[in-house]
Amino acid sequence: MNTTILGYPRIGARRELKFATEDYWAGRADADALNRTGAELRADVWTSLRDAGLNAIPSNSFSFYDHMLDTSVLVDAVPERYRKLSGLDRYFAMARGVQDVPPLEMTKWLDTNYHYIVPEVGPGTRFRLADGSAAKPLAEFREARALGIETRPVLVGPLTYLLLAKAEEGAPKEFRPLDLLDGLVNVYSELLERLAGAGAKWVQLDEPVLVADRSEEEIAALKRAYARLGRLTSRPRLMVATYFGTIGADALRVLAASRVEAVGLDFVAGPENVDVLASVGGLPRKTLVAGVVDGRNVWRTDRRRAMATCASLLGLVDQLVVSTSCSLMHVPIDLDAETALEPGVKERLAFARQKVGEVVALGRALREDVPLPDDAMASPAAVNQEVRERLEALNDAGRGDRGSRFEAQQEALGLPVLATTTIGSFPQTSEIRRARADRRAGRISEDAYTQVMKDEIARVIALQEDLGLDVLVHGEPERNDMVQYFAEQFDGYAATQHGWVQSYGSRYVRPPILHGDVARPRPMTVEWTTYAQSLTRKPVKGMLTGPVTMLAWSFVRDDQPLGDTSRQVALALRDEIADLEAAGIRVVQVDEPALRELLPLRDADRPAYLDWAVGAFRLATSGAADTTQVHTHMCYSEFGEIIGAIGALDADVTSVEAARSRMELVADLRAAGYANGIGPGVYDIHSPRVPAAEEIEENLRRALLAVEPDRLWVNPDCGLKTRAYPETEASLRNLVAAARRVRAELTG
Ligand code: THG
Ligand code: ZN
Repeated sequence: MNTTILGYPRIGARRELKFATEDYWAGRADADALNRTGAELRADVWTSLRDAGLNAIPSNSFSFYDHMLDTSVLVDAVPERYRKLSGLDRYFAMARGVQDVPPLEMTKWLDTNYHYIVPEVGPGTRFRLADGSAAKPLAEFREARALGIETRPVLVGPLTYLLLAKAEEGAPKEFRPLDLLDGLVNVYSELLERLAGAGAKWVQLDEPVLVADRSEEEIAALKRAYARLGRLTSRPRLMVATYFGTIGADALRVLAASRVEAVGLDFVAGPENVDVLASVGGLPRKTLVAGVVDGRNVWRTDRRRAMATCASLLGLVDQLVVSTSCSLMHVPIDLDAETALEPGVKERLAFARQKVGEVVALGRALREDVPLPDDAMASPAAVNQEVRERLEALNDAGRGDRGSRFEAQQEALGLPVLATTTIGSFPQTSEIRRARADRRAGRISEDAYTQVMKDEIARVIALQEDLGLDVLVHGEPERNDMVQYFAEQFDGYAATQHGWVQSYGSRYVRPPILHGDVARPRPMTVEWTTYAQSLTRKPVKGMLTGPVTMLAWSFVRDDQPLGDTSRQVALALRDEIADLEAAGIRVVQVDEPALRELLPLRDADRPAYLDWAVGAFRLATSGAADTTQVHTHMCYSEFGEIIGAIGALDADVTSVEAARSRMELVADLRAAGYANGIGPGVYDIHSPRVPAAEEIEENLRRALLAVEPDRLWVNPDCGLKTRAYPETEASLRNLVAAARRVRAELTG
């Protein structure tokens, strides 16, 4: 082993996996067809990695849905409710649910935009190697070998699996998934023995949880697990891979003292790994898999810097392998497929295929001790002097205190208590999608397109008037994705044509690339919003995507701190808000669904992150007049660690996902000192179910135990983009009826 990668995208260059799984789900294709597509995709990856000259090739990084879900099936951690199903149907039921059987929970994979299926375990869980000799890692190892390719099966490490699992409902309070470690390690032992029997020389065990803070008990568990696996008499060599940050010295010491043959460290997200490695005395008899090519971002590697890093590590380890920092599943597959990128931007990029080439070139340079070929110097990021000077000179007086803002807005807007609104998007009909696609392809004129959008906005405004909502929205028919829409209009951003990355299951995103200084050449939302406002006397809310979310869901330049980049985005949004105000818009919403997402994995790094994240939001919004009501919205989040930051954003109204947690968030927010308006989502929009008015009333009464009526807002828990009209209309009718009834009770 001299060059390797930790994993490769599994979705296929033309999203073959998405279409094959969706065909299977819709009954358009059978299991054989799906399995064939899977085999073709795997074969393509293995042969292309071999042909690229990589000399250690991973397997089992393929998955029909998610690698954590694969692990649950592998070790038979299948909750009772799925056991009447089998095979692929059981597998997909765990991921997506079937009638009456809800799916397993899904959550973010560490600090990425990838989502995994959360294992659900309890004291009664009995792990076993479910498919014996047909287990997926074994089957894929043999499949590759039949093609003449030796691979290194990749497994989720036992510690990571359990630390990212959750206790099943009804488990005793003191139960921790980690309690099940010994049983799980037994199964891994059996699997390793079988892999050795099948001829595997190496196995990769992914333990990314080791880059977050870990308790003594967890470090002891790590030691126990790898002592046990290390002692197996018949096993492949073990490579423990960490990524997304810096490993703890205590964890590295345990691995250094274990019989594990190789350790992977991420020198991109965790440059301090060099120091940690030195501090534990290196890995004298082990191999270091040095992640020097960024697996999570799209920039071409600075090969001289990567070589220098490798050179500085040589004395600390027995052997050095050049690798990516993490699996390449987080980046698009092939830059060569992009035909519309500006040359000055394209030459700075590398996608998965190009990154494999970089690893191979670095490995060769290192092995043969030859100098790297001279790289043509890529052009630097575009500088916008005006933006830089404005940010430098910005003298932000901030907004008035929250009490006087509240009074001013009451006066200006005249809203009732328990004011009703929606989060922003309305259902995207096929007509809207078609119009957007037709416009992109040049099949309809700009004027024809504008007319379709205006008709839709008029319809959505009329509907909201009819429903009796208090603060209206234009419905966002012109937007595909809340990040992409703004990225397309900012300077300093580029879009890809084929740059898909798996977000969860068959859902992919195409993150835009923030490559230079960000600026707003012209207003972005004013025309649509003011058109909507011209149709109603009620306030229409202007809808913007916040600076943190713009960065979290993009590939962002790495030549300056994220905080600096966030201020450029914030300034552009600040200008947009000023333009909206000047055009008569009195309510604006700056969404930050991803505020939690970029939260650093280590406690020590969190204050600095929250400082710039909150600063950027405030920079974006603090130019607003006291009479302008600033809303924000958050979702997909566990709020615990950021609850203080939500208050610090100082939005006038914050709407959050809360329906599924029975409004507990309202009390939590108040307890954390948040005193502005709160819109706890009163129903879950992630399912087509229509909530009864009584159920919404119940939620409102529960919320009112923790917040005053004039601070309570009534809204769904997220945008309505993915819903259809019939259930949306019925749900919103019940929402307004519930608000009215509770209002009537309050005013006696
Ligand atoms: N936008 C972006 N990133 C996100 C979300 C988003 N990350 C987190 C969360 N939301 C992920 N959720 C989804 C939900 C739906 C889809 C993708 C991610 C989705 N994708 C379409 C598909 O795969 O068919 C493609 C959408 C498109 O055409 O752009 O439905 O909201 N940036
Ligand atoms: Zn949301």
